[in-house]
Amino acid sequence: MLREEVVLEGDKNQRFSEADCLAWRRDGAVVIENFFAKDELAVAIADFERLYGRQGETDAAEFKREGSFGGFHPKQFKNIDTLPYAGSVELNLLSLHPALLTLAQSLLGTSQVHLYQSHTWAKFTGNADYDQSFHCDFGNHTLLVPSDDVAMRTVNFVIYLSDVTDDLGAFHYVTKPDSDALLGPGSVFANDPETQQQLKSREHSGAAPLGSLLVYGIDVFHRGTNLTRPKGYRYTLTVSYKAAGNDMVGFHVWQTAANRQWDAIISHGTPQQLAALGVPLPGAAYWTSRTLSLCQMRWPEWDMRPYSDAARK
Ligand SMILES: O=C(O)CCC(=O)C(=O)O
Ligand SMILES: [Fe+2]
Repeated sequence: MLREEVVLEGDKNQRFSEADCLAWRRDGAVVIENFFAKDELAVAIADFERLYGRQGETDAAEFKREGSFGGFHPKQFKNIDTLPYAGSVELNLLSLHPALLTLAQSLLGTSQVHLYQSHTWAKFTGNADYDQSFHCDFGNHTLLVPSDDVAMRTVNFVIYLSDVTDDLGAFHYVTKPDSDALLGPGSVFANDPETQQQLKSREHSGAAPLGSLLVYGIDVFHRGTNLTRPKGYRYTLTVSYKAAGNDMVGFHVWQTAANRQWDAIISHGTPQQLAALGVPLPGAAYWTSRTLSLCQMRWPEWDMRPYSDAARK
């Protein structure tokens, strides 16, 4: 794949600083507080309330045995839905927000990025012990290990749709310089208790207010932590990008959900947003009079004028 100069869409979509990019490149993770304004998320939060509510309303956290490490349990992975969502256009398009596209383009160094993961996650005190062991996410995002080339890795976002504090299950991570110093450069495995203990001694918290954005990569050690606040809840959206055409990385296959609410995205997304799902941009060779008219039959509400106008030129 050719590297190219990244032309950003303009300042209005740039909600990050050079320092944020430097921190991500250096540490592998960065928290950008208040990336989204509260108002911008109100409709999506209402969808979460409707879809997941406040399950359990329990006072008592579920705890692991004293002295043992966290792990992965099926109960942690309840209340997760995959794009497209049974909710508003706002919730459906949040993963493709222009400010996220701009940030992913900038960090991956390409204007052609692909959304390869988008899922909700609602966690509730007492529904599970959410404490996990340290891991890197490459394990279920590629069959290989993370590339040496940052452009061929990933940008993984966690969008906070509720305040995330240490007693509300904050994501904990270890910076790349720290894990490199502890385990050797580029290490991505942490299979034994000793390594887990070493990583724990250097962990940072991703706690931040509603609207914040955690940005990390598939090569960064991190873990989910438990919710311990009585009646606590945590609403987040996990959204991941890769460079378009990077077949080493994947998670969801969008096409398998043909009978779900794609219309909310196809009929409301901009050409740039849809391009991140694999829809060719206006002017691409795919767009012929045949594909234009058949796509319009498939998605009657889609305003295809940018595509038909470009095809006429
Ligand atoms: O939800 C979180 O804070 C992190 C969860 C996680 O890292 C995972 O399940 O892979
Ligand atoms: Fe993870």
